[in-house]
Amino acid sequence: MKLLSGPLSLFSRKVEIALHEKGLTFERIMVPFSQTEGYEPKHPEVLAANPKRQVPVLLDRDLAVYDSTVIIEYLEDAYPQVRLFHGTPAERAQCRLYDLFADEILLVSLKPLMHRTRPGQRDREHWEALEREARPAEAELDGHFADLSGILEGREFLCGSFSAADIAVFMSVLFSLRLCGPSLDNHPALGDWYRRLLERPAFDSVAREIAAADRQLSAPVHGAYGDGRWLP
Ligand SMILES: N[C@@H](CCC(=O)N[C@@H](CS)C(=O)NCC(=O)O)C(=O)O
Repeated sequence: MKLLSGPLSLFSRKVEIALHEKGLTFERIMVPFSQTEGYEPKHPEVLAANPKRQVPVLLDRDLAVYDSTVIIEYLEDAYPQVRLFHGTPAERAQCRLYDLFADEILLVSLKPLMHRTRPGQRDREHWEALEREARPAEAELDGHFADLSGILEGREFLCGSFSAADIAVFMSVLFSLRLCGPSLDNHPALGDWYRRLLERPAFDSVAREIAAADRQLSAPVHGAYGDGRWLP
């Protein structure tokens, strides 16, 4: 199995964690990425396999699968030995809804924070205009974190036992911390859950690799990861 991934790709890292948690062996190919050019020029295998021209792409024998959620669902069907979705159809649907919440709701509020890692933004007025858009997005994230923390009160994981929902929501919370989004200090159950996941080897290594990739590729973000308190 081969995974086309990106060093700072939230969605690719989500799939990496799922593969590791399932105990599957895979070859990882990191496509080139820079903060100025993004993923251009696109990797030829990405262009050949994904009409959306995006990572992640999973190549398994003759099959090419793209989109992190579709890839994880494929892995669940093809390699069911370690499960990432549990319980009744209703419980599994709830687990999928957390994945969708992370990828489609939390991501909308994360996007206005993403300019913070772009190097070379010397124009102060432009920076302040971007920050005016970031502030309401931070407030939205804080509201979502409060809701998640309420759900996690007295629970070890989002869907009872460890699941794909934890992977997706963790990645969005990690990206918020990396971009100096709202503090987790005000959301203790969410913070405890985040630290519990960081103790799992797959989460630990993805968090370390993203921090290392940022040191190499990104502008430093003042206060990121609560000044390092939320790093492994
Ligand atoms: N919904 C897709 C999103 C994938 C995505 O946005 N990939 C980004 C990297 S995180 C990408 O390849 N961007 C390059 C582009 O869109 O041109 C998924 O879950 O995999």
